[in-house]
Amino acid sequence: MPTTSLNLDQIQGNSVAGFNKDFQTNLFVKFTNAAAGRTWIKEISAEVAASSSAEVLKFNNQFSALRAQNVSRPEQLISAVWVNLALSFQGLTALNLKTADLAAFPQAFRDGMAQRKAELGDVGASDPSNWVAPFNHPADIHAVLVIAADHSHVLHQKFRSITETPAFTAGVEILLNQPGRTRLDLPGHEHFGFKDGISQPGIRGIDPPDDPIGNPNQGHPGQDLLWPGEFIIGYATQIATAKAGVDGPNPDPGPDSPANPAWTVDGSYLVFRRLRQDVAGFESHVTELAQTLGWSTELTGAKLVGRYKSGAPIEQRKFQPGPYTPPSTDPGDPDHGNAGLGNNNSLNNNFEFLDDPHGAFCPLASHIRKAYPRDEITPAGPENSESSTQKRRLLRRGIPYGSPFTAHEPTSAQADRGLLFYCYQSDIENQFEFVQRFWVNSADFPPNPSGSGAPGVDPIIAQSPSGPMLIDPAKAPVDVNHFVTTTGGEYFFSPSIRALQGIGDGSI
Ligand code: N7H
Repeated sequence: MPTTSLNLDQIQGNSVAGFNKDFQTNLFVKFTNAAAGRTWIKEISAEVAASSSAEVLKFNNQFSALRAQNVSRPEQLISAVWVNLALSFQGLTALNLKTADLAAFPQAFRDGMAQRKAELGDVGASDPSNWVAPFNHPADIHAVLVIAADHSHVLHQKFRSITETPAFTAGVEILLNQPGRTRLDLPGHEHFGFKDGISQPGIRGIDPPDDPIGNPNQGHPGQDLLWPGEFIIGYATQIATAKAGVDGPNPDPGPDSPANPAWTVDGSYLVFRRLRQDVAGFESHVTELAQTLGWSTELTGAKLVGRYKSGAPIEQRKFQPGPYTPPSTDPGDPDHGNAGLGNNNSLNNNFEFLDDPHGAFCPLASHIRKAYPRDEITPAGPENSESSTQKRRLLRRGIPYGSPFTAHEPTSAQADRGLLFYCYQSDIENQFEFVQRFWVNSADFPPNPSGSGAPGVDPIIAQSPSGPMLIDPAKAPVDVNHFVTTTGGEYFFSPSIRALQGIGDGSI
């Protein structure tokens, strides 16, 4: 019997319930040897248990309740520090797990990210041979330990208490301590200046239906509720084909996400990518493109991303003149960079793409249309598109790294800054890899119904130096330069708390 009742006290935090903290330490580590590594995992599993999805969800609900009461900085009233641990295939191997268990893991995870460079398009500057240490030696990366807190001094205290124990010292070598930090100057925005973390898949059993017309299959308007097995192992998944008579994704539960090996139930696969952003390059290129196109820089940036910097979706017509025709004048960002619409859960995802088939509002290749094409027709065929697209969703949990760009910074010696991209899913090959390979990096996706030219690759995260983009169906394609470089990454598995304890005590 399919269930939406998740074992939240067994599922590590940050998957179905995001940590959402301002300060994050990301420790990429190597185990000294199997026995000492397991001893440390036994010790850290108590911290991880105290950061379960049940605890994080409870905290997040209290935090949201304070926000709803207009408390502008709830973290001054309540705060928390969370810890989670995810293991790479190299790490599980170094811990001497049973050979049969190791062999049962899916191929993409066993390969690791660097070995999947052909599938992911990590070429040129993004080639794994150019990645920063330790990612250029993936065999060394055994685990990532994430510590997240509302206040930096609390984060440092927790970091010290975890790393100064005899079990840590004996069992673990820190390869990289990569800090993550939300933008103090522009909270909620990433380094190019766009508000992030707006659209996430709704999860049955976590997100309550919140649809004004009472549709039980919708969270906030425009947010389809998905079966939890898309993200957590051992639960019902989405069905890739349509249900007769239902407009939208198939609401019925599909088979449970497979547990290979069996103890992976309640776990999730975690993809990490260290993405460097050249902010000066991006901003000056947007200015150049705007001049060529005769648009404002606000509209030009929004056409690349699919949202204005404020988070207002360019496809959301409610603030644009004319119901289904492109505006005759450039409306610019309705919120002038600061979230208004972007924060409004009733509006910020309440749109589809098919009523803009040629990309007159939102270009076919814009980042959000590529990464989640909503009701777009895919090669699965018109009838099944929306159902099959829901098999490609990602729970994104990224955080920026590096200091915000300032205009005084010399372009020639730009600081290293970007996004520590994390996403959870139950199937790396069919979710993250599929999105990156067949949508982001494919110039022909989504198919252009007019047949007059390819939409182009994703203008934000395609790893090539540049590419032509159909930015407006009424104009010739423009050459768009790309300013995000992959500088590291790895595939991890985030085991259930029970499984982590089992690895610690040697029963797994
Ligand atoms: Fe993206 N950006 O600032 O331009 N992303 N992203 N992303 N991204 C999104 O809707 C960005 C990256 C997705 O449901 C927004 O929450 C940047 C990777 C998906 O409508 C913005 C980088 C992958 C969505 C950005 C980056 C994705 C999404 C709008 C790298 C996966 C949700 C805010 C430096 C392969 C789409 C929001 C939806 C949204 C940006 C990376 C995927 C502003 C700068 C690697 C699925």
